[in-house]
Amino acid sequence: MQKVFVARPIFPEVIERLKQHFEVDWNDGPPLSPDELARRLADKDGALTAGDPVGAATFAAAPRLRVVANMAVGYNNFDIPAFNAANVLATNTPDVLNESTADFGWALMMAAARRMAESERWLRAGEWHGWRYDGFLGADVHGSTLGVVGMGRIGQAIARRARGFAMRVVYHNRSRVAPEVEAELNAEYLSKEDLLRQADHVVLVLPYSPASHHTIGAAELALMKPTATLTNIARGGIVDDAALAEALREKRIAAAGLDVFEGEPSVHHALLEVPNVVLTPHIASASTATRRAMANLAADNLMAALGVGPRAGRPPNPINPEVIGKARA
Ligand code: 8YV
Repeated sequence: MQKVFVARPIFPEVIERLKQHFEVDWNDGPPLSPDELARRLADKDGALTAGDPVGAATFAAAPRLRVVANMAVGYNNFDIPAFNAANVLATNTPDVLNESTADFGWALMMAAARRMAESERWLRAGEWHGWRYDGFLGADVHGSTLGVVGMGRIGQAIARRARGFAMRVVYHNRSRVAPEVEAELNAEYLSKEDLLRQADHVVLVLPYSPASHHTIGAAELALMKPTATLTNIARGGIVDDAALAEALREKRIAAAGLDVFEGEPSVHHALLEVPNVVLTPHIASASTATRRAMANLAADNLMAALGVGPRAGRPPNPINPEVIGKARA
């Protein structure tokens, strides 16, 4: 029987599904170090990960490993050239999380704009002694300009929601989206700089790569309006968190909403010290239904890549399909 390893705690029914086809070993505790993960993969044919770094050192320690299924749409934790060199298939879980993640992007943006976390902390601290006309004044979302950086599937789901708030939508992307998509979303393409100058609420939804490292740093923050908000539901490293904390402290922008951080689960100490930022622990896709769908889709990919189940041999979401059918190198 083939052996698989599940690197993170996961829905028990997904473990049960895998057990119908494989000998299953899993980690029910905190995330494993790369060395520990490699050790657990030494005799495995496949793995299900969620953000765990995987690359050449993993493959050197795991000669039978043929597939790693990431329970995430983003796969910057995977060294894809190393996967290709070893003929190991990488898969991800796109689409099933689009709407939940877009909902959460809006929740963070609105919480930042209307100062929800900051005012709640103040209320809980017993500071509320009566209504004031100027208590926690924030920025309107309706009727304002939404700037979406990264107009992929999640970016489009965010833009689609803007219609109900009568917003102008501007976007920036590596390449313009099709004219019919622009028309459907009523979205106008701008350079990154123009978007930052014009948007009242900037939402980041682009994939992380060395090219997108610090897409937003001190120079970009300086272009934004002092009343604007910045929301990052993409990846840590896309924003220079130290520069953002300073901009927030000096009120060079009004507020931020962050679900992802450079070096998470650590959070830059300066971000923890400024009041005008809403901080959440990488939960944008975390509705029960969506996380269940992601886990099952990762399991579908793992099973199909290892030749079992209804899609045997045809994994639904291959990242490097060119290795399918090649012997492990
Ligand atoms: C994941 C995410 O839950 O899908 C992604 O890219 O960021 C989240 O939905 C997280 O990455 C854990 O794998």
